[in-house]
Amino acid sequence: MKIVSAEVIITCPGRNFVTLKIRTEDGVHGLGDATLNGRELAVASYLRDHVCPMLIGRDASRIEDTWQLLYKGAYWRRGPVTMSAIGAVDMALWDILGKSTGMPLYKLLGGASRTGVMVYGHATGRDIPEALDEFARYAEAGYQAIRIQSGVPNMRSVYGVSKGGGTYEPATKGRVDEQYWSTEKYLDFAPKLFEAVRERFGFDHHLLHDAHHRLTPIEAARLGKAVEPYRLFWIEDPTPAENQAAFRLIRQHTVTPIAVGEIFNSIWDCKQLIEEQLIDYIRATLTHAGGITHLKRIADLASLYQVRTGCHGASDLSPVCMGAALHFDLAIPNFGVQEYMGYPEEALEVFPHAWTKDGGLMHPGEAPGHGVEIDEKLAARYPYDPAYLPVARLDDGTLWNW
Ligand code: KDG
Ligand code: MG
Repeated sequence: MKIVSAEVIITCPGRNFVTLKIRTEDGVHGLGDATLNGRELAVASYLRDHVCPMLIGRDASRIEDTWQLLYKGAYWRRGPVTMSAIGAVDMALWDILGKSTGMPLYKLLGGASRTGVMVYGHATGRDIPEALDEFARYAEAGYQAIRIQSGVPNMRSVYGVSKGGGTYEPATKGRVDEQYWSTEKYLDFAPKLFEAVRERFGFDHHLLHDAHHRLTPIEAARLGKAVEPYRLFWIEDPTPAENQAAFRLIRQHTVTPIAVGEIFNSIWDCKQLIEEQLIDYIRATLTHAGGITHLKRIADLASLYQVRTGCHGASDLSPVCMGAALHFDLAIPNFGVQEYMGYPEEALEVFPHAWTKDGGLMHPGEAPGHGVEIDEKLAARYPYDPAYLPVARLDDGTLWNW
């Protein structure tokens, strides 16, 4: 199972994706997702210039040893670029192991712990009526878990809602979009949104919401307390999580469950939050948090503290990551929910996949490995197109957390 080549494929079928393809001497190949939204080429270079040459000649089945080599061997540990690169290698090696043994990845991880993977979709609207209609669309499509985001009156833009309505894409082509934020307006408005959902749809659905790092700990505590009557499944990223101890304050004030971690890349980012039971769901994901090998360690630590997973699944994680995540979700004991934002049609064509979806329940399929491939000819028709994530400013121009 010697590795004979490792190449990076960059394509933009609707949005940019970076894919690592590793081949062995037996003609088996594996794919890993290395997409870091807005910083794609940094990971591509890290892989091409530094990691790929190290892989040639190595035994593809030595997955743990390769992980340790790339982590400890770089000397410079952690960070999103390093960990996305390691994540891509790890995913590709697990894919190779699955293909060479004829087993779907979830079986290699211990087999199915459930019959399907509950995913949540994004209901967004420019105002409450539009957001509720979107919610209705997801409910009718069979989703049990639905995230809701809405425009806030008198606020020019808000996270998660596209300006012209329709599908939301976080990155903007060619420039950094400046958005505006007012915590006061948002905090007064948010409880009304959830009240409207419960009034119209009752309590049958899991209701999720993303505060996208915008609040201070005490503001997050106020929000959590104010929305308790609407029994949210979670509030996501209420405050930036570099300071993990900050979540103690939120916890002291509210029983609204909290999800954190989509920008985490290591178990060390999660450790205090998990060990002190300051969160309920950990959102670290395969691509950005070091692949299957490392996310499994994070999930195992979380399981000791009854923290469940809720992997990030925005459209800026490629279908390769989504396919692998579905195997992971199906297998681990402490799965909570999986985000599925969906993909542009072109992206689904470039990445043929074995997964299936029935309403809000997904299954990774039985293809060996993670079951996602890349059509390289088609991928070549969509060249890289630089795009940037936005920033948020307060009304006086102060740069805020986006
Ligand atoms: O690249 C940033 C997006 O992945 C992020 O804004 C999406 O917060 C997000 C989510 O919950 O999906
Ligand atoms: Mg989020």
